[in-house]
Amino acid sequence: VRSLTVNTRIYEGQKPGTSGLRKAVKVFQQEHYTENFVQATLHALGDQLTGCTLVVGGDGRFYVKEAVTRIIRIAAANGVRKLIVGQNGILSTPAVSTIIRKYKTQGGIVLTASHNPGGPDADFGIKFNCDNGGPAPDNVTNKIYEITKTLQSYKIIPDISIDIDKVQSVSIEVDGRPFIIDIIDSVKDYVELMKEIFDFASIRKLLQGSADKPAFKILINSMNGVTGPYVKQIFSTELGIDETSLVNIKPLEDFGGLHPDPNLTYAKDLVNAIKEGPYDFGAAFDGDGDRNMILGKKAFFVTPSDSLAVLAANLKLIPYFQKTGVKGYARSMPTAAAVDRVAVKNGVKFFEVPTGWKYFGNLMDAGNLSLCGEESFGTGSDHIREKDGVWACLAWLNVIAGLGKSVENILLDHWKVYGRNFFTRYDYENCDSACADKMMQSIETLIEKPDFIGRQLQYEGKEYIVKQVDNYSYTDSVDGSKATKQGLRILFADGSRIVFRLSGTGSSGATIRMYIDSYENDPVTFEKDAQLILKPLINIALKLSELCQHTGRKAPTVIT
Ligand code: VG1
Ligand code: CO
Repeated sequence: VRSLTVNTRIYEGQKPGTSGLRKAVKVFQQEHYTENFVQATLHALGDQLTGCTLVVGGDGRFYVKEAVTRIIRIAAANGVRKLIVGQNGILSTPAVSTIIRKYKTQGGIVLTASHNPGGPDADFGIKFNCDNGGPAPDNVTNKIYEITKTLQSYKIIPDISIDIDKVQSVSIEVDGRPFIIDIIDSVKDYVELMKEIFDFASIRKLLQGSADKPAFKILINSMNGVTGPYVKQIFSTELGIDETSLVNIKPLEDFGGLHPDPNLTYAKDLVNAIKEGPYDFGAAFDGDGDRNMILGKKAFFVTPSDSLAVLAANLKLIPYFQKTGVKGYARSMPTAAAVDRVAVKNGVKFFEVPTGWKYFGNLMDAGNLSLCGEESFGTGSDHIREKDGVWACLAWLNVIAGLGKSVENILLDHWKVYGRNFFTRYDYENCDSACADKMMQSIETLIEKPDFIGRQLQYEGKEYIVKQVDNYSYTDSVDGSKATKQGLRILFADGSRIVFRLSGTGSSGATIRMYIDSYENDPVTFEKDAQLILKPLINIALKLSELCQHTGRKAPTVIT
């Protein structure tokens, strides 16, 4: 077969955000829209494109299969030698990263809008990952965006049609060269990697119970996202868990109407089931499988920032880290600083990076980083270059098996040693963009006044002294690249922080995120409700930002 060149029209706004290009499905369905972005992505590969191998898969949402078909046709026409495609178009984000690394491909295309709802009237997304298995860094996504602004045509072979529901290898001659499509088992490579990393025997013993210990009861909820088949293989087949404890494990195109974001608001079902049921542990994952939420008995909530710190403190219980050693820890800037304390105490290197997993990759590639996380329910390690929900769940179970304690006691003991960073995030979704920009502008103007430093901000008798403020910028210690304007920070003398930033993953309007982090080392506070402890700082933040006046919002859409 031969390739065709199709003249196209330019679409504005194909600028990848924190994690790829995310828009309404209807936007991607416009004539040439998806093709343009795929062509630009391939084009950005430059010299690497001809003869390369790429991985393709997505989270099972509506339009994934359609997009896979188009990518196959466009890749064939652009000189790609081989595509490795997940069966049914299914690959979790961590699985794509695993496969890119294992088969040393030049990259991969991930079809997902992560935790955004799916279906014909919801969202879709396309993300490019590089040959290290991680999300494309800013210089690559900027290049893709630049290309979309001038793209005149794309190349395609419209009459290639392949059954992607069947595991098979197909070879087609394109312009006199072989073009190979490998449709692979979506879970095999990932499950093999998990078995190398964790002590499955001890996790199995924990979950099955033994003569002297009752079984540790777990409930897993895949929220109808991509993790279902992975969860089934790992927890049912490998670890012997009854399938009644594995909920929503069939990937659905619209996630069954769920908003597949594992937090206390959108994963309410899991929270309630654990509150009322006999379970010792619960976990949920997002649409594309890179986020996780961990709960203990009676739905004891582990904040992602604490989850990171606890795993950091106990990494040596996991076989993978016994082998590789612990090279360093990192967190994204808005993430509460709990892991920083573990780093100091254990003499381990520590890094703070902007929001988005792409910033961890270079540090890992340079051998500086073993474990990292974000407050947005993202946890992961250098086993791949994406955050990894199922990995985080297994890491917790491996640690619990090693410590022989409940989730709650692990946290209480952790706080006794390190103190507790209370954390909350307020999201104001779908605000008017102009109002949100104006608010950010005025906060910046306010905090940049020279006399703002040293100011004493008070609420109901509690006082915080401003120590430092900035619009966060980051210089990569490996390649020197710089990211600026990554969020407004107000840092206080006692280590507490207020952060404001605008989301880079929304598909319409603006989402304002307000992050509050406050450190306490008095043990009487440890078991108190975060919203209570943080009330003064929350109110200080709302007042100085005039958020309600700017947005007309009285309350956030989501609190975590
Ligand atoms: C959000 C989170 C960020 C995360 C990103 C992608 O970005 O805050 O921590 O890395 O989503 O996660 P933003 O720009 O909306 O705040 V995923 O699971 O959507 O790929
Ligand atoms: Co995700």
